[in-house]
Amino acid sequence: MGSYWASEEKRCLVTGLDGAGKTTIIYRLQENATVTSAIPTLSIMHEERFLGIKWRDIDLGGQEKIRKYHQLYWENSQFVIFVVDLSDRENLATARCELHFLLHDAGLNTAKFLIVGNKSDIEGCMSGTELIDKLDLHEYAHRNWDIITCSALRESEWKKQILDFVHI
Ligand SMILES: Nc1nc2c(ncn2[C@@H]2O[C@H](COP(=O)(O)OP(=O)(O)OP(=O)(O)O)[C@@H](O)[C@H]2O)c(=O)[nH]1
Ligand SMILES: [Mg+2]
Repeated sequence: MGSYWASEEKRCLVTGLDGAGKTTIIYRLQENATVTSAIPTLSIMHEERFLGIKWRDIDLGGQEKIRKYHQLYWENSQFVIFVVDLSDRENLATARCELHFLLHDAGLNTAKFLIVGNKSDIEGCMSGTELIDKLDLHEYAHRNWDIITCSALRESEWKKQILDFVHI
């Protein structure tokens, strides 16, 4: 089966568990606007095109069957932004499992990964170091990954960091 993506476009998969902040990040990158609250994304996949990139937003929820369908949407993405809620320790093991699945996916074996630890404004949340540790990112020293922490609700350097990541 051929790739869902048009071949010449840059493709960035924005993924993570539900509620991590994927839509907020995409909206705020796109509009440079203050989004007060993103409503939960109801479709499997949501897509925006801006800055010469297709940004594809897919929820991952730990269900293997559904993952198989999702693979079609993400294969051959050059960039993967994996958003994690830094305040959600309860679901971190699921996030880790999904991230590892993506890192092992053949269709993404040349993709650059950016792990975005979001919601850093929430008191008691994890630090970037703790996130690296809990996601076992050290196991992937051979892969092209980087990590930032941010609060997508606040203005700071995170937008520039993401745009630098996709070379805009
Ligand atoms: N405190 C805090 N809340 C945030 C932050 N980023 C997003 N949120 C809130 O978290 C909730 C979920 O954000 P979304 O952007 O809808 O997350 P999502 O990953 O797209 O969620 P689904 O579409 O449901 O999978 C919303 O109420 C956001 O306003 C952040 O940095 N800090
Ligand atoms: Mg969403």
